Amino acid sequence: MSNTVFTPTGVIYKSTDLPKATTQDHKKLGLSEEQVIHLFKEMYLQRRFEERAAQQYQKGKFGGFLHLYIGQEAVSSGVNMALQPNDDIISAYRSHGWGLVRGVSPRAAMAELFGKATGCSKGKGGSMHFFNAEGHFWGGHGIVGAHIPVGAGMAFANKYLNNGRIAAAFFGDGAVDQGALHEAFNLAQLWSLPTLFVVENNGYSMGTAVNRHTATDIYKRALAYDMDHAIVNGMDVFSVYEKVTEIARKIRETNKPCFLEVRTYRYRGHSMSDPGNYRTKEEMDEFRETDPIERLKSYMLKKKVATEAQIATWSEEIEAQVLDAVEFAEQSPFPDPAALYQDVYAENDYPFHI
Ligand SMILES: Cc1ncc(C[n+]2csc(CCOP(=O)(O)OP(=O)(O)O)c2C)c(N)n1
Ligand SMILES: [Mg+2]
Repeated sequence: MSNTVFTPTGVIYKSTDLPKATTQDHKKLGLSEEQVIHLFKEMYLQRRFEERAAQQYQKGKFGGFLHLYIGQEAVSSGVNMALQPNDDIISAYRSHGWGLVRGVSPRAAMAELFGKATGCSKGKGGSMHFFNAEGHFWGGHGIVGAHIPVGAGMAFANKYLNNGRIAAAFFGDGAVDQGALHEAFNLAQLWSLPTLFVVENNGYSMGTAVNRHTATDIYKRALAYDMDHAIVNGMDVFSVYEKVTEIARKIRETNKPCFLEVRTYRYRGHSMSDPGNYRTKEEMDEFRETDPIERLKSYMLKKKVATEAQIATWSEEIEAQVLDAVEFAEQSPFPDPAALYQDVYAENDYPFHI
């Protein structure tokens, strides 16, 4: 039997599949120069953090899974700037970028990868389970689709408490056929839960191209539930910011959920053990031209928001911060064995508490 269908013979996911970028003017979006610079620094931190993390992984400094977000940084940064700091965010396992934009320090993030007690989840979560309750970031979840109803549940709580917050659940294109997503969509629409559901469509679910498992555009899944929906270019931080600002306002006004498809691209493998045989070099090269960080950098230079020299200085500062995080992670202690039994149950007087 021929296996042609599973062999990439050309570009499967094309940069022309990305929706057109929208307003390319930070002033029209109401963003200050400081905010643009903040976006750049934040995206660059995510990138350098993960490049160093990959290097440490390859050196054998830590094990387990490591899923890199490289290429998708405009999503976390654009969304985070558009939402209120106390809006709730929950994500799948590609969670480093989300943790970093929601207040996990590079030190606590790197230490978590190293499994150290100083990590953001006390070294017991690792790469897939970044978490920061103070920053309203509720993880970091490994089971595809399983956290989507938890996001809807947080929206339920916010509505019940009438606190004006919305909950945003992020997941991959591989999650859109999971029953949990459809249960959550149905109840969120039925009960008018202020939820922002976001699929970060990076073209692949492990090695399976979206075009091989989904007959229609993903955002159209919302039609089955009469849910508001939209699509946006996830390689352009301004487009993400603009769209999410507009949607968040509407969700807050109406309490109705919305399903947003963000088209993006991951430059690295699914995880560190992925040889990436399912896509061509030609395709990768095509998407390199859409790099969200390079794009923002060019914009900043063109609009004179920053000079080459300033960008170089910030980049060096961020590099130093990441190297400091590696050093911190290496020097930190592993959790005490007794910590295994801590943080298992929320209630101190739970019957099984040890
Ligand atoms: C219920 C379940 N089935 C299978 C897996 C194995 N698995 C881990 S990641 C993944 C692919 C998910 O891809 P996608 O949702 O597109 O997210 P991405 O990795 O692209 O961010 C699969 C099938 C899992 N973790 N959970
Ligand atoms: Mg995917």
